[in-house]
Amino acid sequence: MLTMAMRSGGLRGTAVRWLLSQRLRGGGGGHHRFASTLLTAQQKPYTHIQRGNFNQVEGEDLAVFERILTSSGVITDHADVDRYNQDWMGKFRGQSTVVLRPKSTEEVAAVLRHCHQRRLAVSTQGGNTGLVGGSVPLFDEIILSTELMNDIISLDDVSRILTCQAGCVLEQLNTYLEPHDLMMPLDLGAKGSCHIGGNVATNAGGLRFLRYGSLHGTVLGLEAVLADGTVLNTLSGLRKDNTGYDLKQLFIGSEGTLGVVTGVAIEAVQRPAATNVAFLACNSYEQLQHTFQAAKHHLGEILSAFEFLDEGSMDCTTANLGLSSPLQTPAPFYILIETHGSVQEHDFAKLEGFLETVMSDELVVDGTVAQDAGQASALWGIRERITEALQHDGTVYKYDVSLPLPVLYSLVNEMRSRVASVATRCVGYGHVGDGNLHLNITSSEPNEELFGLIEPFVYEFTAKHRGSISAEHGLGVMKPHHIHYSKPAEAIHLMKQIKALMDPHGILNPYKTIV
Ligand code: FAD
Ligand code: 2HG
Ligand code: ZN
Repeated sequence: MLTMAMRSGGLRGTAVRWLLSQRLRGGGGGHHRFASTLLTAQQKPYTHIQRGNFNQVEGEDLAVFERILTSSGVITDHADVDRYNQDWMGKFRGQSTVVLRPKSTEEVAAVLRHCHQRRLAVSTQGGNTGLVGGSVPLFDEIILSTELMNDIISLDDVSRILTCQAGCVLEQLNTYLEPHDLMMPLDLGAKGSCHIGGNVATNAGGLRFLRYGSLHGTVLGLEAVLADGTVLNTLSGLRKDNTGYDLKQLFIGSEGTLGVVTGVAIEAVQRPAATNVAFLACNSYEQLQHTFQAAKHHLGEILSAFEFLDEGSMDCTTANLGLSSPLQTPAPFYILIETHGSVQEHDFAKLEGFLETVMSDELVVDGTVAQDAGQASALWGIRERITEALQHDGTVYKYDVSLPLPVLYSLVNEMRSRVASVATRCVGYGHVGDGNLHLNITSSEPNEELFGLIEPFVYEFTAKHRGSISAEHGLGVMKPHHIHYSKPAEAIHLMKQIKALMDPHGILNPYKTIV
């Protein structure tokens, strides 16, 4: 029988925000030169990149920015700028000397008009939770932060379309929607810090993608400012609109290289009246796949998440964060299943049917079902906090791939044997429902030998199985040179043409995504 015992603790959302502020406080100051000593040791694989032919920010530029934004919108103090230069992982560090914080679309447009004319490079930043080095400059690009653009513009209760500025924090949007019995169609561990504009710019997937789908479907309209300051307002709240090319789709996943997203119209979803969360253990990856098939079959339309973690990921959260497993016996694989529905008895009956099947078929060897929202949140905490737990090992080599389910975990097994003598940990977890694996390899210090064992093997394996080298985190500064593993030359050529057309001086997020 399933145990109902719960022993774990955990935090959602707010935990990530806390970690972020802790890391940033420890950031340190330093002089702003373009010296390699300012790069973090983990940034070394990217030191071949040369600074582009952009102008440097001068006093006259600062005066223009202060006229547009007033002095509170322009940060130049070294210590204050520093936290915007450093990414969440502590892996990428830029050397910018100025942060601009516009409050309106008009201010963004005026800033970009000036940068375009003066050929000043710009790196847009939302919540700075990106995991591929896209959110921080590499050299002295101006940091354009959306943190003051956090107004909710409207909510249409009938069509459920929420329109807001790009700097709204995902968790705050959910709080706003709660009294309307609605919620955002996406959820991720970084919800306490990430901005909706950043979510759109990275085409973030997250924990309930399997149920509520991609931002390519839920974002109904966007407002973006192009590199030369042109405002493109397609903030339509229409579900159907076939008048020409759907330009907003270009910005979804463009990682700040085609324009600055300033406003988002997104379709909120019904907050479920009934939620169930179960945490299960399997003895093999084979069993895990059969359990997924059974979940699709038995739970059908109420399945809202099917997440997995391996034993190494669980060990990491217990060792590094002091969490404890809700199950008595360790197992090689754990699954978190969630249902969202409208009638509790109906949903629970379905869940029971599913659990009976997977236990009598011996696919699942142990499990627990949350009895209340606190327990559900604690179970989610284990899954959501793996990223945070891994950071405590020191150096994390992070890969985010899509693979056909039958071979998804083979990548972890093969990688583990390759790096066994050098790495601290090699773990796999992720979104089974979307065929999305998060492969993480850690060591106490950056290690070139380890890096050489990981790359290009990880990309070659993924290409061999016709997977994607970036399922949901984007390319950032980490992977633009590897895009050919997942896209044909013709597609890359067309992307470069689009970039050249929309940003002729290449000022928006240079060195990233499409280079
Ligand atoms: P930033 O990190 O600030 O920026 C990311 C990129 O978007 C950069 O290239 C930046 O230039 C660009 N950008 C930001 N704002 C704008 C804008 N307004 N206009 C144009 N470009 C912009 N990601 C997932 O997909 N799924 C997950 O489950 C997930 N879980 C995470 C869990 C943790 C603990 C952490 C730390 C990260 C996680 N991420 C996940 C990665 C990250 O949170 C997402 O990529 C998120 O969407 C980034 O939003 P942000 O506001 O922090 O953007
Ligand atoms: C998640 O699903 C995030 O938890 C982060 O996408 C994955 O840290 C990672 O590798
Ligand atoms: Zn993920």
